[in-house]
Amino acid sequence: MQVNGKKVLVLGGGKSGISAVKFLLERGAAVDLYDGNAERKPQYDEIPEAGFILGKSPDLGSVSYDFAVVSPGIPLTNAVVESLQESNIPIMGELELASRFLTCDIIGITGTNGKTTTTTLVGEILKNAGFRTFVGGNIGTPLLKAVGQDYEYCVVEMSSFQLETISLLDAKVSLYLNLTPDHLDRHGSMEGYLAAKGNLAVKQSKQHFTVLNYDDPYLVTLEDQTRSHCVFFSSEEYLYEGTCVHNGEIYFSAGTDGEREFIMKRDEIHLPGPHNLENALGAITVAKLLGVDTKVIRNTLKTFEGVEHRLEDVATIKGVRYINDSKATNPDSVYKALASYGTTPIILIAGGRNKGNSFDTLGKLIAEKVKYLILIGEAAEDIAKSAEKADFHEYQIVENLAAAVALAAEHGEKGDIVLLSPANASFDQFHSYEHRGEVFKDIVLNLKRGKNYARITSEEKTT
Ligand code: UMA
Repeated sequence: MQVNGKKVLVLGGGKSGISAVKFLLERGAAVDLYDGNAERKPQYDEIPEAGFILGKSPDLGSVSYDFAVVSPGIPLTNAVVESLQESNIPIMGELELASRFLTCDIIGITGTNGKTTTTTLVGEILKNAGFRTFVGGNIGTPLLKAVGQDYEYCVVEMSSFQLETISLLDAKVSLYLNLTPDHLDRHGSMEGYLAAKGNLAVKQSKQHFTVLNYDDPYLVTLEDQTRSHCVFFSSEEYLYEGTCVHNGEIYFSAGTDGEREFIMKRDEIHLPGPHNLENALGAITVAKLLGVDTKVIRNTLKTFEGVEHRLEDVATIKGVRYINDSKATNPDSVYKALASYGTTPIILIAGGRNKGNSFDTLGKLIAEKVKYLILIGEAAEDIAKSAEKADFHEYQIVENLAAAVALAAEHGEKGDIVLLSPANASFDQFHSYEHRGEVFKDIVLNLKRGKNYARITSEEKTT
């Protein structure tokens, strides 16, 4: 792909957009950065050669762009994107742009939940097997950062937002973990959501692999939509080809001679919960398809501790365990969190900004599994209503996370778990789920040190 001498419009001045601007400028393109927000961010100082169109629409009548790079957070229904499309200016996302320059194999990992954990896990397995491996994408490091480096594999977490704008990206292996309602405010329906995610498999060529969760009714439909070789994993069924669990033992079969290879005992996987078993089965399948030695896979799974903000143990205070699951930004990830701790009593802290989800199923699960519920943020009332519908009344709505932790500490008894698993996005009170998780950890660790931070709000914490 030729970039030198081209005129490019980059949409969105966040991580993805800034990295695209830098990349294009370094390769001799003339770049304008558009952002709907008129405010000039400090990061814009890193790209002084760019033109800036902030808080107003680009004038497509007078500037002729060769192509545009759109950030994942900007929907394709955005007025500027629609104008570009009407003007027949090619649009791509940052993943697509990077893929045009990468010389290593791309492993694309997607699904509603577990992407970050599994992307990190597959990255660890490949690194432990001695491969030069980049780990990035939606996880936080733009894929463009891998271009020009000497990697053998790029393991990339891919969101539905990013997958809407790929066209030639052809992953050597794609992995689909699960599909449950999320981002429906953007995709409109589960069908729209599946279509965006499905794009990764649809674009794969014949010699490549699509790894699908056999137990997910949405994902199995992708088999008919891709030319690639589909391999399944299942935590419920005994499979002829792929990875499955039998009598507590995990087996992989390449399908050619039907012989199953023993991988490891299910209980040896360090990460807790049935959802992490699925993540592990997906990762095993990818690693086996890439020819990784089983011993390396097993040893990595025995020790891999997971990722920050995902069922992360923060501290135990007076016998109460505090767990940070800030990355749980939809109801499904909370179901998974609640299923991870057996019968231990749970004090759940939830709430934030709803992304178009219903909380009725969550309400029922709360009634079954939760000892006390503490709610924060914009979605607090809606979650409370759903809990009430399930005849659960043990809850309180509080102003912020600090007050939530203080109240949780009052209710917590030896042996309980205090779980921050919000079921919502963080943007009503925080910059990101990472920020929310950091604030939670800070409050908990201060509580452990005996400091009372209950009156410090999350907003105050950031200044
Ligand atoms: N903006 C507009 N108009 C809009 C929307 C946004 O101008 O209609 C501007 C904002 O003013 C802002 C910029 O776009 O300046 C933000 O762009 P962005 O939302 O694409 O965010 P980035 O910082 O570029 O981060 C993106 C991903 N964000 C989203 O998909 C929302 C990051 O995923 C990703 O880590 C990063 O690229 C690097 O690849 C985050 C995320 O929340 C973690 N992902 C969602 C999720 O996991 O659920 C999909």
